[in-house]
Amino acid sequence: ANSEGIKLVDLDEDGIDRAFRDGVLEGLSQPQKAIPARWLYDDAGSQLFEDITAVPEYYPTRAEREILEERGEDFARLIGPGRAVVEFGSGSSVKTPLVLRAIEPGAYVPLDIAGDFLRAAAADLSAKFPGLPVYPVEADFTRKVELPAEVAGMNKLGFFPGSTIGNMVPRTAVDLLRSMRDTLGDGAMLLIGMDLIKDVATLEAAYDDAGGVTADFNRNLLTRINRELEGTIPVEAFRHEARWSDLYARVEMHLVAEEDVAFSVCGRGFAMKSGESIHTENSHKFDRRSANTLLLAGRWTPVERWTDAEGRFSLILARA
Ligand code: AVI
Repeated sequence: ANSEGIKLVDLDEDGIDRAFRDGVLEGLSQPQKAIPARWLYDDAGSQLFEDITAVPEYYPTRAEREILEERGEDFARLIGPGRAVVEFGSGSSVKTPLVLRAIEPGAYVPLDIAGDFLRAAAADLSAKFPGLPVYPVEADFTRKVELPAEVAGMNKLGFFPGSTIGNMVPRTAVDLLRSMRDTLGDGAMLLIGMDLIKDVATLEAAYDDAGGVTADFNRNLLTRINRELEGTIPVEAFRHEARWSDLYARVEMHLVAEEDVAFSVCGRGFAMKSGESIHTENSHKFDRRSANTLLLAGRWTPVERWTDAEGRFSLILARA
């Protein structure tokens, strides 16, 4: 349960995660089969994502780190000292120290739905910043989160790196930005990463690396369904595909059936024709205007924007 007493994982009598089961069964029943991207991140998937951040084609992590490393003086000037830094989905983030070092924060509050990651990240940070109070909170930050009383008197800086906002459709992204605004309160600022629209070849390669790590990450979802939801999906019959959608300005990940397949999940039967796909992730890309519009719709006013030297990725500072 999180700090508000809400159960984060709801298991049925067979130990099956109900939300996972319902999301998969509902998604596989749609004309365009689609499974929410959050289910890509079991332990194996989280590790594979870490591996993706190191493949040569996946530029966002390196580009964002470059900005964080080079813009410390700007952060110090525009953000100032004494804020409680609230990191959304802290995971095993290695980017946080770059911000903390730059701005002399009053406290660090990592928020994550996964308790073990959270505790590891908190312990890591405490070791690196001995004088800094760290208050980890296990919470679903898609809703307003009650922050620890110890930071009540401090202005907040929300930190949401990695262009994770791009994994949401705009409607959900706006809801999340508004929840963050509610969580962080008046006087808050937000430092958020947003990946940029660029040539299709670079974008598609970033999501379909030659070494096949992203393909493994995507197909791991099927392995997870087979393991956790009594699935019989023939994983080898599916090919990973990264597709740029110009209409939605996003890279989509799909799992494409290479032959006609039939399988069951939790006892429910499904059939797919050769060439039919399961849509597993969206990664929206932005330009300056679309990024600003999204932030404004989410009740944040853009203050400053930085990109890496090659202009691939943006980091935006906004105020409440
Ligand atoms: C976590 N998220 C920001 C990644 C992205 O770029 O959309 C997830 C990812 N999917 C495939 N590669 C990376």
